[in-house]
Amino acid sequence: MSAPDPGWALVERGFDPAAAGYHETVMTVGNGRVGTRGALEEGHLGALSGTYLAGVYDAHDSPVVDLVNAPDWLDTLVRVDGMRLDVDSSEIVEHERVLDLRTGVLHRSTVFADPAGRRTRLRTSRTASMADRDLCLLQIEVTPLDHDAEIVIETGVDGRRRNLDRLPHYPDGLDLPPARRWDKWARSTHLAIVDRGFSGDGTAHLVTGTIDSGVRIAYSAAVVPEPSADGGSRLTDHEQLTDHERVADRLVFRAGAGAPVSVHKFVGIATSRDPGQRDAPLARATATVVRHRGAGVDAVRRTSAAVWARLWLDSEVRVQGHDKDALALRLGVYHLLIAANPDDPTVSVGAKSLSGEGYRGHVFWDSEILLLPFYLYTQPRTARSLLAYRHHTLPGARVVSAENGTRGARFAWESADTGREECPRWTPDGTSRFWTREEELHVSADVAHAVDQYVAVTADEQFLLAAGAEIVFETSRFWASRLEEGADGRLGLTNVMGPDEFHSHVTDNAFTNRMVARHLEQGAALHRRLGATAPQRLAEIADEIGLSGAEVDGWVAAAARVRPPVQLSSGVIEQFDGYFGLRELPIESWDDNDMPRYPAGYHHFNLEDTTLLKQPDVLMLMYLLPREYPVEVQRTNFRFYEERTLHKSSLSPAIHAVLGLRVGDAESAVRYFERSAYVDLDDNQGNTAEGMHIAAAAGTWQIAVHGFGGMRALSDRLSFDPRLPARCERLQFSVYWRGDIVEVDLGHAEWIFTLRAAPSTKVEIVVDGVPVVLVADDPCTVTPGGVR
Ligand code: IFM
Repeated sequence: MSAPDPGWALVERGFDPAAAGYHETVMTVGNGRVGTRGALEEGHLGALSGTYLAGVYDAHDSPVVDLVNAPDWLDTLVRVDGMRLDVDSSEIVEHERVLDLRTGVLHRSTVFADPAGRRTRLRTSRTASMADRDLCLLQIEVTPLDHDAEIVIETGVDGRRRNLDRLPHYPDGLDLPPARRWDKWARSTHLAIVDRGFSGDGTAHLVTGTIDSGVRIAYSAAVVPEPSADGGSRLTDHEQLTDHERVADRLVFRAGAGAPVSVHKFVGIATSRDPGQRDAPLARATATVVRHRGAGVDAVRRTSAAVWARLWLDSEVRVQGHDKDALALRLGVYHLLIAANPDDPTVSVGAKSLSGEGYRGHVFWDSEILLLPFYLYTQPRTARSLLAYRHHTLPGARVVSAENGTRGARFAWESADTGREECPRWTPDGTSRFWTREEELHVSADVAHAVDQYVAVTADEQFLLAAGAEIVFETSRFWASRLEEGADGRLGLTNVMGPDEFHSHVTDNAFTNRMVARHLEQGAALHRRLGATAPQRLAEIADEIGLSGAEVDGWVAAAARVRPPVQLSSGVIEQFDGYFGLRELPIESWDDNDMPRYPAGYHHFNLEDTTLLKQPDVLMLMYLLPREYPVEVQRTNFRFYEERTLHKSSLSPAIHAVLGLRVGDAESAVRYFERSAYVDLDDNQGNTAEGMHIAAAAGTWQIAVHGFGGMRALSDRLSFDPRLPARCERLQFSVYWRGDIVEVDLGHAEWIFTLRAAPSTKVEIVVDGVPVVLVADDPCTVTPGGVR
């Protein structure tokens, strides 16, 4: 294995079963279409291996719909003179894995010793191609280091997959050994075998179908043996095995001491839900394999690496002077890049991306509020596709609204393939009720806010006409029918939950009320604008959804009547009606990762009558709508709510970091940066094994760009107010702005901005409050004292 470039390598040294789940998550390989956890190819006791295909959900045999754990394309068994090599039954002499973040390839090297002390090395490398999202590649190399041996490599596609389902009730304090960690979970079955076998050219195939949702999933695999060129090893047998739920190639080699035997495995994956495809999944999967097998392994690796290089060019945040921060940012961006697919407008990114089964692959407001800004500024096509998913699921959102007695479209709190509500009502152990499904309505306003942001930054009017306007109108219509008139003649919302999920059944949540009023204003303004710029398209949309000018006038009137929050003379805004009367409970203890602990006797579900928050709520409002709140008001609210926030959501620290920087609290911003950036690198919440905290990865990017870079989109320009932390020497990133790129290079003494655009293009930005005109390819150096 070539020496890892430390800045780009995530390394596992030695095999620790207790850390295996963590490594499986952080070492996920993927391409936005497929995500495969970094489980060992041969498996081990306590592994949670998984391959997830974006958009493939199923509800069979489980209480709510799951992102399906799809057939396993790694599935490998190695025998040396009849003895199986794996970490449970062999001695591990050395073990190292390196995930190359630059190219998305996971490399492994393990040396095993058998009971007679003979040593054999197993090397693998795997990737999901970024150049062809239907292709995965596994290379296996086995070398008997100090002995001659018969080597058997059996590798195939395994359809015996189950999703984790219900967590049994473990007695308090029970500490299960890692090998037992998942085995007490109930499992749910989502796949039925449709077809399996081998075709004339030796290609294996396994076709499964999801039981309820009826998605066909076809895998095709070509296993190509590569005996050593010098004759040190030779292939003696090649069999093809068909079990009920599995197909595999079994290759037998005779190898001399030090002679490697290798196998290359090309895997094509296609499903019946892939948009825009007419051919049957199996025909497509097989064509993928045939095409790439012909081109060869090097071509697969090269073309994928070339796409990765382009992605990093647009997305990298470079930090000089702090290696751990640099790696944390790269790891986060890597996972964001493998989480989303710009070419599929029918999928979004679940709360754990495609890296684990936490939250069952469901899509939350995280996608629009935390993730979207990253894609918007670095991969605008992907941002469009995330929003297109909301358009694709509008029919489901209409059903959610109708089921709750309202009009228009209400986005589900937890959304999957159809847009219907998929949020469970109870905790997995059945002891506590979630109210998020019924009450966390703000997601609809969050989506509309994201549409607004997308159009402002990209100027993509075509998206607005094709999808955005319909989203905004249908959700405005929902709010107009959901608002309730009070005795004071104002409109408000009862029985809602803001972002702070410790408080349910609240009235007039400040965040929700303001986001709703703004959403209604946005709907009306958009209607006016399209009336002037695209009257024909507006007429078509209005016709399709039965929207009249009078209804839109009603939105303007309703927005003006939404009840404003109570605000103290100090400037503190009340989170919801009655919040100021709740019991104060101080936060007095922090864990080893600097995260607040629940006060003794308290947990997620019994804090309703206290002022403690799970995550920012009023502060989230100020984060999203900074121009509506003077900095002094933001500072006062920051101080008030920060000391009451337990950060029991990984979304929370990033928002506090950026707001902290905005209000002049740079010291706590660095602490919040660490909590957000290291959440998966250090597993600081202890649950990385269940999947990446992908919203925190995106939040960390926001800290770098919106916080340390101080970047904000004004109505017509980008503005920068850099606040580089002392521990970094330089911070570099680039952002798309209306089709052009602005490169930002921040040091402590100078800030350099470079416009990448057609020759002689000029773009005005604002730096430290001063307008600066950038000319294409002409770096502009700014100091806090002015422009040089
Ligand atoms: O969307 C979040 C929510 O705000 C807090 N709990 C976890 C969800 C998924 O990340």
